[in-house]
Amino acid sequence: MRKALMAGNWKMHNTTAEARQLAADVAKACRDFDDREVLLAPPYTVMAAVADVVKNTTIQVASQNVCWEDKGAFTGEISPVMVKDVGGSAAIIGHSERRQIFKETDELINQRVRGALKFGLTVVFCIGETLDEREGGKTFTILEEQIRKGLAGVAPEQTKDIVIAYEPVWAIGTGKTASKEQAQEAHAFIRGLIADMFEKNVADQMRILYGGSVKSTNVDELMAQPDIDGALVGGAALDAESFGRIINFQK
Ligand code: G2H
Repeated sequence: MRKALMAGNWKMHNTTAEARQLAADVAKACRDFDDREVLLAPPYTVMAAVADVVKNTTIQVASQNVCWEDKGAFTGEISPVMVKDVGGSAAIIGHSERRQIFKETDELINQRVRGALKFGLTVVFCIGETLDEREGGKTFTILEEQIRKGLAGVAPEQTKDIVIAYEPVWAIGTGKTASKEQAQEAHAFIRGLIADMFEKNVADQMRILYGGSVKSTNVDELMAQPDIDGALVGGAALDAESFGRIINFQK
């Protein structure tokens, strides 16, 4: 039985005051869940503030990226130790905006994944195909390449700390959501590949989130799919009312 994970990726939004207010409002929307978890990924500058606001709740805090070293000459980066120091327990890695805008490669992403795991963070590892790749019939080839390269060198016992987020690039922030059938098909493929790379029980336990224009109006049908174990939400996570409805999806 996989516990659902509902994650809000705030991207580059929210000042300290805004972040504190939004985190407090999200906390109010969380009931005493035993079948789902909630995670917030604020910008680095407000991680400590958000962790402080949610410290007496079950809400977890993640960074939106992370370096593989604990410290050193890596201007512009933050380390897994720093994430933990401010109350974070997870890191998003390989988000399509990092891949597309900041040209992060599968190899760099793999370095980040292995470093984050080594220092004890949960990794939300993002993958997804572009519109050209989907229309060119390459979706599964791309997903396989991203997963095999991104998780290269990860030991089977480390997989319990990995969550995969399938985010088709063409559905991110565009208002277009993959249909529940398209999402389920990709998730089933990913789970099959994880079974092939590791073991069936690793695949059975691994949570695979869907991301890309998740809203309160489509979350229920997405969450009803057998291989969709949660959501990574961008735009709709910036509003406490809409994220509250997403967290409280109906089974
Ligand atoms: C995908 C998602 C969150 P949005 O990037 O990671 O954003 O829900 O705005 O498409």
